[in-house]
This record gives sequence, structure tokens and C-alpha cells, in this order.
Amino acid sequence: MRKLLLTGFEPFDGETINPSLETARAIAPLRFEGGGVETLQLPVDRFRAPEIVLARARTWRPDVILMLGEARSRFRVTPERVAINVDDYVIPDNAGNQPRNEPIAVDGPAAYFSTLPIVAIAEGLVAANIPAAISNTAGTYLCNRVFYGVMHGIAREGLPCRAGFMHVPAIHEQAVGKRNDLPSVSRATLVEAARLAIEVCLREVSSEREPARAATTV
Ligand code: PCA
Repeated sequence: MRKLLLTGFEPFDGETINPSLETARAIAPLRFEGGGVETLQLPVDRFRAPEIVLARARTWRPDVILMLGEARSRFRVTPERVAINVDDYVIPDNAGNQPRNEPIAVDGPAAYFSTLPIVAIAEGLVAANIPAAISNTAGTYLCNRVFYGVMHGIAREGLPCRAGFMHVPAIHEQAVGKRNDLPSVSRATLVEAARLAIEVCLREVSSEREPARAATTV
């Protein structure tokens, strides 16, 4: 039985919901053929969030970590290709931290590639009629921070685990009542997107005879 850890973020920047957390919550009660899925809520806190994921990875030993976050202006579901070693926050996190142009890990590599099957995920979503594309930047805020921090922890500790990040657009509940345009998709679309991405990841690790390689650096 393969194990997948799914994470979503609490709301931030004045919003009352975060579509990534709504999605993780909707996935929690579902059952998956070929794997067990556990979900975690992450704070928008640059210090606590990566540690919460790594602490769970050390004890539960998932085969896959799929982290979700909101990309409020995007129109598509976007598996991320790369995490970069930069913290540069345009707004503070929920704990009031606002690093500008700082490395995440002074001794760390410039970047880590996702070790998730991002092409298969993006193609699977498009085949299911869900707008999706690979993204080449997870930004320089919390999502990139957690993505980088988790990849760095996996590499340093040699955890046998694949990991990566997928950004999701806002959902309609966030867009109604806004004065400005906000691209949004339905809650059901995001749950279906996450469900399909999880299935692709579980299928990929189930077909592997070797344990996952440690994270690769750029
Ligand atoms: N999105 C933010 C952080 C939390 C979230 O859901 C980001 O893209 O960095």
C-alpha cells in the first residue's frame, strides 16, 4: 500500500477561504485504489509550514508528498516544475514575516526540480477537460518556500519520497462579490483535479521497483 501526503494552506491576505485547503478537506474522506492518503493543513508561516510537512514525512514515511497552494490570478491548475532558493514576499505571511530577496537556505542549491510526474499530471488533467499546464515558477512566497524547504529536507535527510507542488486557481466563492476580475473555477473541478493528480502519482510510484531517488538539484 503506497502512501501519499496531501497538504493545503490556511487562508491568507484577507481571504476567508483557501481553495487548496478546501480541496484537501474534500479529498480527506475519499478512498484511493492503490494507496492511502493523509491530509495536512499548513499555516502561512515561513518557519512552521515546511517543518510541519517534514515532521509528518519522518514519522508517516509517505511515498509521495503533493503540496497544494492557491495562485489567485491563475486560470489553470499548474503543477510546478521547480522550487528556487529565494524568499521575497510582497506581503507578509500570516505570522508577520516579510523577508525580501533572501536565500531560503544559505548553504542550499539554487533550486530543486519537482520529483512528481508533472507532465503526466498536466496531460491527465487536460484529458479530463480541466485547464492545466506546467508552471515554471512557484513564485517567491510561501508556496515556493514550502516546496523548496521540503525538497531540501528530503535531500538532506535522504527520505525515500517523491515530492512536488501544484498551484490551483481561486474558486467561484472567492470571485463573487469582488470588484475586480478574479479568474475562478468550481470547487468540484479542483477536487477532481486533485483526485486525478493523486491517482497519477500513486500509479507512478506503484509501477516503480526501486524506491524514489532523493531530490535532484538544479
Ligand atoms: N498560496 C501562496 C501561499 C499560500 C497559498 O495558498 C503562494 O502561492 O505562495
